[in-house]
Amino acid sequence: MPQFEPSKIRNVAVVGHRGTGKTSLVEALLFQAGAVNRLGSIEASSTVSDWDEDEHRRQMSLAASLCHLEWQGRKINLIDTPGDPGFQADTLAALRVVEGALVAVNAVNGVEVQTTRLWERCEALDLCRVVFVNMLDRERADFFAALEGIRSQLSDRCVAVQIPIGHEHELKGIVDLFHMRAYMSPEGDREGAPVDIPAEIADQAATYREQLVDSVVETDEALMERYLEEGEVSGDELAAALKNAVVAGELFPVTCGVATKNLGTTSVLDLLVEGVPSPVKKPLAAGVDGDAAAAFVFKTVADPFAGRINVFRVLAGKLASDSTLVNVRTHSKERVGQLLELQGKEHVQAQEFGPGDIGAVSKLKETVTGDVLLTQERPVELAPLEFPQPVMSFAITPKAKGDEEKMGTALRRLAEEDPTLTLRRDEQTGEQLLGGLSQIHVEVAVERLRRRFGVEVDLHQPRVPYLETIRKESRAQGRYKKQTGGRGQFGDCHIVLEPLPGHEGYEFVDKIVGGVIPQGFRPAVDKGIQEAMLHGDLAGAPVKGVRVLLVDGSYHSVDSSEMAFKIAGSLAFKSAYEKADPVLLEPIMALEAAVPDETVGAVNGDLNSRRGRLHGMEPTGSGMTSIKAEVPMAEILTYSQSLTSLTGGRGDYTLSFLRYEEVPAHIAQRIIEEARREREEAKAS
Ligand SMILES: Nc1nc2c(ncn2[C@@H]2O[C@H](COP(=O)(O)OP(=O)(O)OP(=O)(O)O)[C@@H](O)[C@H]2O)c(=O)[nH]1
Ligand SMILES: [Mg+2]
Repeated sequence: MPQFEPSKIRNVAVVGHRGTGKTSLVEALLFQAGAVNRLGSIEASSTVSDWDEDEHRRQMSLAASLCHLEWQGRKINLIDTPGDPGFQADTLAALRVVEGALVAVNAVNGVEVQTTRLWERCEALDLCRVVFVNMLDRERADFFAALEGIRSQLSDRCVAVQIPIGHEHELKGIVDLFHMRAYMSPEGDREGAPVDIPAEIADQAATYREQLVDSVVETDEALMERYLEEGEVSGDELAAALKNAVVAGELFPVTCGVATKNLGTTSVLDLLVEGVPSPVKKPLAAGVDGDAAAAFVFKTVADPFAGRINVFRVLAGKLASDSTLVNVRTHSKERVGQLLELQGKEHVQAQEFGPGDIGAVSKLKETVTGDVLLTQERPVELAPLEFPQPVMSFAITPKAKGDEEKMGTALRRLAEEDPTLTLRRDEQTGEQLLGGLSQIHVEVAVERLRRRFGVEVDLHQPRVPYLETIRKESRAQGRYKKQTGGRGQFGDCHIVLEPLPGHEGYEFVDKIVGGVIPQGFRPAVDKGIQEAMLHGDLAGAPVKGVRVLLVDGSYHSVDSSEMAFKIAGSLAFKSAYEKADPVLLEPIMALEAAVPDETVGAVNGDLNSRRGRLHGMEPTGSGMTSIKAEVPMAEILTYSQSLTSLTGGRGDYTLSFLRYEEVPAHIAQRIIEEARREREEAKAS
């Protein structure tokens, strides 16, 4: 594609609830604009934007995909985004680099959970929006009901610019409410000349035309005056005033069609060209104007064959092939070899990308999602990308022994591509934990490990990182004495254990007077105690929240050694620990869930059965309630499946660590017995 002036570029993210036809719509838009010459489909795995084999297998988008087309002399960059919340990292990042969003709504289901969430996100980012009510041909499709939902649940500044004639399998065409003409083409867009509006829909067309006129004249004083005087405005005047209102974010046009039949696409393309501001009107970052070039990397594709590809939005200046840039985060130089223009998975070489444009570059050394690249290093003011925290995690182990390193490397590569996929080692349990945003999210990662990197893994429920502590003071002696022939071993100490507040920390206080234990051996006692504390006697969990006073002891001038005092320390700790009323601690998590109002009772009941404590409940509007609770981690490891079934897939949640608390006695008993059994089994084998 030739270079476009920044004023002729439109950057648009296509967003919406899962399965509303976003990918099919992008396909139809590309086709209608002549960017591709056949209309691919999800069913045939032949769309431009869903090109990954996992996307084909699951028939859903798993990553953002960049496409572009030309319409009315403008270049439209389209970013097709996944609707599933498990893959929202890409969706959130895409929204950060565009001026407009094309919001897809299913004509059967109307506004859905994710529609509302994404709408709020667009609101926060102050993006212009065009709404497309899709799937008019489906059984039970009802454009007018969907429109009412859009106006009541998203914004009453949403206004229809097109309405369908007929619906389901009797869909006959579309009415253009600006010019009050009908296009009778149930398939293929606006084929043939416009005709008079059929009588069957004349009343409805008049009603929605009035709504359109009312909304538009409200935003334009001069037009309002003329309308009041003359009682009429022309279609072109109306369209021109609407354009201004959409660019200003005052109105959101709603249009409709059938993506899979390429119906309604002309109207969408026109609205995007007219209603989405060019990058000139809305600079993304401060501090980068002037002649220096700057680019913001919002997506990284880790391709095992082609290497790493970074997708960027030019913030200022021109980015050229064969140049050198500085990565603001690492301060190191990146050599830009070949720039790429993406059309789904197709790459075409590009010489340069001008301000506001979106492009890609391969083979940078260390640039990742969220980085800014500059021709000259200077401070750039740009809000960082923010991603949600993982809500679930699994312990992950390679099927083949010895594959640990390969698995780690592969997972790090996947995490480069998707920052919401997290890998960490639990220090306490020693397990590698893979965290993600949903069950599908983690499953897809596991599939990719196998297919892209040849690593087979198993997922297990992670272990709960229990701790142990003491509840009262105790005192004990540890005495180690061994006499075998020549030189023996001798160490002897008396210690006092005291609970520390908050079940946290460890302190060692040397209270020895008069050298009953020589100075040089006392640290060995401390060491022996700390080693013993790694595995408490209840469930083998680490012991925390203890102050140790070393109060007395004795030694032998020949047989004493550091080793002997270490053992003595550990013996003293074990015997004092038993008498200090030890107790098991478990992590408590803060849960925040958003669930449909009508499921609140069921969700609370379920939380109750998980030993959850409810802390607050608040309706958030649009039929959802936010629930705050504290729940022991052990009870919420598999919450995702339950919440999905309790809320019909409409609820979601986040968890964060809060504090440790004592495990109730009857539950602790079970955990302790189980840990004992495990230790015995481990010993036996
Ligand atoms: N009948 C009918 N089916 C459609 C229409 N648009 C899309 N579909 C079908 O609906 C399903 C989902 O379409 P997609 O284009 O994958 O929807 P999406 O919004 O991209 O889905 P995600 O990326 O998973 O969020 C596919 O089977 C499409 O063929 C339409 O207008 N009419
Ligand atoms: Mg899709």
